[in-house]
Parts: sequence; C-alpha cells; structure tokens
Amino acid sequence: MRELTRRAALATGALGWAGAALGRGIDLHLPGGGGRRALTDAFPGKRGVILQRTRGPLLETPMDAFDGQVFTPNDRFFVRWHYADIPTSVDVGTFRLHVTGAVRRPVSLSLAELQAMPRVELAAVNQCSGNARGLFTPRVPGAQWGEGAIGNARWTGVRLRDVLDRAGVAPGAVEVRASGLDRPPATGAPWFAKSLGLDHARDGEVMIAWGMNGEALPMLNGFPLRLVVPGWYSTYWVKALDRLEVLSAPDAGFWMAKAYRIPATPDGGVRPRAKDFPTVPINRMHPRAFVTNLADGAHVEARAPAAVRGLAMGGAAAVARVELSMDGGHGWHAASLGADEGRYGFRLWQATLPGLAPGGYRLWMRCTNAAGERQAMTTAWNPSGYQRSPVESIALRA
Ligand SMILES: Nc1nc2c(c(=O)[nH]1)N[C@H]1C(S)=C(S)[C@@H](COP(=O)(O)O)O[C@H]1N2
Ligand SMILES: [Mo]
Repeated sequence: MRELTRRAALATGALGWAGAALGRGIDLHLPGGGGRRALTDAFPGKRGVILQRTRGPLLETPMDAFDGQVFTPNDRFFVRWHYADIPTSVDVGTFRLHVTGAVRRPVSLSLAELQAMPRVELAAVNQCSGNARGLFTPRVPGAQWGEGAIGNARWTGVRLRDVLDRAGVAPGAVEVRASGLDRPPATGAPWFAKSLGLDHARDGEVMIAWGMNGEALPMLNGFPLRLVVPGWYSTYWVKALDRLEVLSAPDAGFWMAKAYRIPATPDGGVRPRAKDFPTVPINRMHPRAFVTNLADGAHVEARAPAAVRGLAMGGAAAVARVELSMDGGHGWHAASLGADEGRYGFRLWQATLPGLAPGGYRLWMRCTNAAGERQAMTTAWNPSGYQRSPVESIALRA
C-alpha cells in the first residue's frame, strides 16, 4: 500500500502533460519516410521515450532501451491511450474496483482488500496490436509506430478468477467486460471497454495487476490497477481498471464488434484493397525476434568476430529457439538463449558472427515457439496494421 500512496502523490504533483520535447530526436526509418520523432522527458514517470502523440499520449520505447535486459524499465515503457481524457491522479483511499452484471452479488473492492487476496507474479510481454504498423507497405492508417510499442515486465497482482469469485459469476454468463477511468470525448464516442470469454477470464493466468517490475504501475501505464492478459495483445490489458461487468451475451460494443479485428485467414493477412472479408477479434500474440545491439546498417569490424544480441518472445507459448541466417533464410544457425524468466516474457538471445570479409550483408533472425509456431519470411498485410511479425533483418557492413 505504501508504494501506491507514494506514487499517487507524485502523480498529483502535476508535472503537466505538455509534450514539450527535448532537442533530441530519432528516426524510425519508416519505409515511406516521415519517421523523424522527438525524444521526450515531459511525461510523468517517463524519460527518453519517443513522442508519437501528446493527447491521448502515445509514447514509444527506443530500441536501445531494450538492449541487454529482459525487463523493460518502467520509465522507458511505451504508453498508449485512445482518448485524451485520462486519469492524472487517483485517490487510493476511495478508489474501488466494481464487479457488476451477471453476478450473485455485486462487489466493490478497495485496493487494500485486493492486496489482502492471494498474490500472483508473472513476467509477460505487453505489445500493442499495432506495434511496427509504420513498417507496413502499402502503408496503413493509424499510429505510425516503429518497433517499440512493446515491453516486458514482471507483473504483481491477483487472479481475475479470484476477484470474479468474490462476486460469484451467475449461471449463463459468457464474457467479462473491463473498463477504466479514462473517458471518451463528449462527441458520443464509445467508452473504451474490452471483453474476454469467461473461460479465458477464469483461466488463472489473467490477472489484475498493481505492481510492475516491483513498483506501483506508473500513472500512464494504468495506475492503480490494470488487466494483464498473458500471451494476448495489449488492447485487452485495460488500464486504470475500475469496472468488471459480467455479461450474459457477447459484447456487441464498438471496441469488440468493430475495432481491433483481424482477417479470419490462416495467417491473418489479406491482399491490399481487399474488402468485405470476415474478421475475428485480435487475440493471441505471435513469436518475434529482434536485434538490440546493432542498428540497421551498422558497421562491424571486418574479419573479426562480432557479437549480436537481442530479444525474443514466443507470443502465446514459450520461446523454443532463435535462429540466425545470413543467406536470405536458406541456412539457419541457432543463437544461444538467456535465462528463462517465464514463458510469456522476453528471452535474451545472443550469437557471435564469424569474421566477415569487407562488404555488405543482411542478417535475419527468427523465433519458433514451444507450440511450433515460427515466424514467416513474408508479412501478413492487413488494413489495420495489426500483429506485424515477419522474420526481421538488418543490413550490416563489414
Ligand atoms: N483504459 C484503457 N486501457 C487501455 C487502453 C486505453 O486506451 N484505455 N489502450 C490499450 C492499448 S490499445 C494498449 S496498446 C495498451 C498499452 O499499454 P501501456 O500504455 O501500459 O503500454 O493499453 C491498453 N489498455
Ligand atoms: Mo494498442
């Protein structure tokens, strides 16, 4: 509790939400150009993050913040809010999480009551559905993220199942809808709310977290509570969570029925300009591997071994292996993996490249997860720019 109280006071200190950027900038190398962005320290609890939008805040993690560590520091962790009207302070004494709808008895739980329940802790990657959207060709509308709308943290909280059991789910219930303290604009835009199937919500892994890497959640990452849905895209990880509504019919609201849907094709891709194809709500994440110690186009010393390292995630299953190719994906060589901190988290990988003769090269890296899902060399294009996860590569010059 003490951590929460202190954090709330700090947030109330109103550092201001102005996007006053520093002189520093970064280029996201988007294929269509226009990738220049400012780095900013102007948001509470954040420093050295890429400013994508000020209201509601969209802040991206620069690649260097990922290098050499499995857990993404809270102050560099990406931020995404749909609406501008977001909580800037929360009174932890009066805050309540309400559980309503198809339940035996509605309950309103204080933070102290939640923190007295059995605790769980889990490492899990939080990744925006639109991470790396800016890299799609043809270009798609929406936030032009580079590859930093992602992060891994150790989350502390309680099981969603245990909280639902406090209210008692009524027979016939099918989904649980979660919403938070942010508000839609007065134009009648739909409240941000996301739903999970009841079995998923009660699987014992989905959690309500107050802790992130051993600290209270930063205000911008959902203080005081957020949903953590391991292995699933973060659109479901509702922040500043204050309401759970048990539903007896599938959620027909905008954010489930209209937004965050992917083509119902095996790889989730369609041809550009395809229309009227069937869709399903975005769901599980996919394996990914990326390099963190070398930038695209980096120089390595000729004829000397070069260290290359990065991070991998398995998506909805653990990382099984990471492999590297220097011949366009014909031959693959295993990278070595760092410590396993949990199947939903990042895993470090590293390898040593043999001495290269002077010239230009391309290094490819791919991840396979424990369920046998492997990154493909081709990108599954979709008009919303979701779940981009092809095998990635960087150019190297020796
Ligand atoms: N209440 C609320 N929760 C939310 C959102 C939001 O707009 N409002 N955006 C979702 C989306 S789309 C993403 S990508 C993640 C981002 O989590 P982060 O800001 O902690 O990185 O929050 C999710 N939870
Ligand atoms: Mo997102």
